[in-house]
Amino acid sequence: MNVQLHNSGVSEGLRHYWLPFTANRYFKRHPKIIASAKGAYFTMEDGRRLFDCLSGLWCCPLGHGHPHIAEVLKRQAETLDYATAFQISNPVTLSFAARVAAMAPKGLDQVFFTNSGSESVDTAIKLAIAYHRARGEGQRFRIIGRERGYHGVGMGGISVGGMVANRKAFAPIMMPGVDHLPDTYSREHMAFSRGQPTWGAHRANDLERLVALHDASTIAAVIVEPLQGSAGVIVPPVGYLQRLRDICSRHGILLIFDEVITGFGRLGTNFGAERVGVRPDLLTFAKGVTNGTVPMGGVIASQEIYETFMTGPEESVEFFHGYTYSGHPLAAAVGHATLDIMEKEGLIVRARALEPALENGIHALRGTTGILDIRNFGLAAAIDLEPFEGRPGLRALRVFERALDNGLLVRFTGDTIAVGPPFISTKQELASMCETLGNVIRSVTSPDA
Ligand code: PXG
Ligand code: PLP
Repeated sequence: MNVQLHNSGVSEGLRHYWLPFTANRYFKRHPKIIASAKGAYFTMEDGRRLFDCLSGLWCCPLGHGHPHIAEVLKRQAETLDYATAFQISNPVTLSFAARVAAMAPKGLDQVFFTNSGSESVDTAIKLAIAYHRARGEGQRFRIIGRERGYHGVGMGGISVGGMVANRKAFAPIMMPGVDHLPDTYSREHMAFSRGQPTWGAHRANDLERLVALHDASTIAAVIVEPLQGSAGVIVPPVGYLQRLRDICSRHGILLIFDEVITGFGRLGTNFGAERVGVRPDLLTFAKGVTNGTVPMGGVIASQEIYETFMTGPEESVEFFHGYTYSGHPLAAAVGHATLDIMEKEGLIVRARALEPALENGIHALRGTTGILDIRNFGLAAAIDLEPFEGRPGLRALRVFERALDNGLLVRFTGDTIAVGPPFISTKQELASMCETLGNVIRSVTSPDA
């Protein structure tokens, strides 16, 4: 059969495609179509080249079109394209679990595969609740999330998440027993912090308040992102995560780190846990694990949690959970290829080494009219813009569109611009990204500009 990429048919598609997390009517009047990608750049249908400022959606740290990934993907598809993961396994999935466990923080040894961050979060929540039940503490059913937290869009994830827009329509059907910590952001106390703010560790004390309110014996787990990515790169204050860890340990509460963005190098270490020096009991990952090429996610559990499940007759299923595509061979193969490249090219070390270039470049924009705050940690940064009066989000939308005209694909939410460039970026590319972004922000001065 003739190999065809189906690159035509856009206008027909616009009539039938319901875009996720998108203003569909606006998009269909102003379509933006990417045709191809190579390295750190996308090419639009009209030929414009865009620097991929957010590594896809935080998920392509190695850039695009790496020949090793393409080759491994093709070979795996020819060798074993799919096999169920229920009651049978295969070498590529097994060896990939071992490789992920080897990269994980010490003590986190058991890898359960899913296909996305949302599935990973729902899996981690179920593991936490089932773990306590297996220990005879079935009354521990509460999960504590955090305001402005993003944990995907599954029913568990939106319940523990703190993104109001993602939750409000579903309020009556949220998971019961969920409460939220306050987020750690305070512009007054930490505007223009470089790296981790020194103010804010005390916000972890709110967990003591929730423990007092609900009683520790009803709380199963706390789930937080080491770095709040979706909310606009909200950086954990120095000592904050350690304090959460201490309070959880004191009360027998599990600590879940949602590392969907921070896993696999974004903070310059294998996992964010390592960068902040705190070991969670469960850790979720997705995105970068396969460089975004094939969907994959997972949960890494402590050996202790795993052992707790391993009771009852040997032939009985210990955890009634799993997805048709859990541990998909194509994803596992591409995961290996991703880690091969990360190791061979030293890309996590490179991400750490690039951090000062991003920090200096982005903070050089301080003082620009319309900028209220600039934050950074690892290879991630955000800029808060002053909203146009009565039109929240419009200034960032205008910056996003003007940036496209100037060769940058950035991410915006509300009036915040976020960047998380690929680890293969050069210092020059980061400097030029920041400079162009500054020019774009200066040029967007009114709602119609
Ligand atoms: N947890 C965290 C911490 C995430 O960042 C998810 C779970 C859900 O993953 P999936 O694969 O189901 O999308 C995420 C996803 C943004 C942005 O604008 C971030 C995400 C998704 C979409 C946009 O920063 N993170
Ligand atoms: N819905 C139906 C009818 C199914 O049969 C299945 C899986 O067998 C699912 C949903 C769940 O799909 P997945 O395993 O891909 O999450």
